[in-house]
Amino acid sequence: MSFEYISYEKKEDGIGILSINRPKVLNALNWDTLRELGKFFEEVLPGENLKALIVTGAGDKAFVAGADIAQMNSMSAREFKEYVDYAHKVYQLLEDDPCPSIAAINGYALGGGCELALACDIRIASEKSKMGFPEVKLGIFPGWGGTQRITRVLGLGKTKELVFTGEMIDAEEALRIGLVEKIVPHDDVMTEALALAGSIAKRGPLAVRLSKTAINAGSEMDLQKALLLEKTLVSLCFDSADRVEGMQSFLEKREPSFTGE
Ligand code: DAK
Repeated sequence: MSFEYISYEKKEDGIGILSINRPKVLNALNWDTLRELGKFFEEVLPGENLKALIVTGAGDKAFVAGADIAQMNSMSAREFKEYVDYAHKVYQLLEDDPCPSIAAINGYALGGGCELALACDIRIASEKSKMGFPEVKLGIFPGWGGTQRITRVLGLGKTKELVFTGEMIDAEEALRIGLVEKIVPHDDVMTEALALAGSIAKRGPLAVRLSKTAINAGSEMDLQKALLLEKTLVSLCFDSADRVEGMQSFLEKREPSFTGE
């Protein structure tokens, strides 16, 4: 499948790199880019059997500077609703896919771009990154999950401060408040993301995928239901070739060779 506004590479070690590719407009998400992302998450990613997916932005300046303002400005209310509905579906596909995802934030991650990073499992940011929700400056508010996913990460007060003011924060502040997990030198973002992905890729793939489901789905349930889900999924994991190999390799003092089965 060929794409114009995104690029995708699968490396030999089972790590995929997905890049939003409109650097002239700081990788702003227009309809065509969103549609390509939707096709990727729906039709490509599930068949790739990746051990980890890195999501990043093309160029040296931005991860994604948000929704495409020029295109939004010319939309009717009906078109805007379709655009928003579709973006919700795309971000949900990414969040729900069992493959672990890492946002390699290489510059501006604003509005819909920050929301895209939040739909990933783990966020690594370049020291030059700027993040935030400038939507209120445009007379709208974050509507691709930003008022919801971010609240679960930052809590109500910090979310409201960011959303109500529309001010950007730098990477240090993003790390301090828990919006990103790690800051790295600007030129090292991809190297660090690959190292993190590589460390995940060495582990039992089934265990990693099922733990993502347990964490994500469990966080939306009350504790007793979440614990039941955890018990069920970890029992499923126990009944796998990966579990046999993992425990056997420990006892034989060698590196495991997992198959994901
Ligand atoms: N859309 C379109 N073009 C953009 C863009 C964007 N979001 N961001 C940057 N660009 C374009 C600029 O227009 C410029 O194009 P040319 O003038 O060269 O043709 C080029 O990228 C380079 O940008 P600048 O010249 O502005 O670069 P600077 O370094 O001076 O500034 C900046 C970088 C990131 C601070 C600045 O570009 C900026 O403020 N960009 C806009 C960021 C922004 O406001 N993002 C949020 C977009 S709104 C909802 C559903 C969805 C959403 C909201 C609600 N509901 C359900 C209610 C989603 C909303 C958003 O994401």
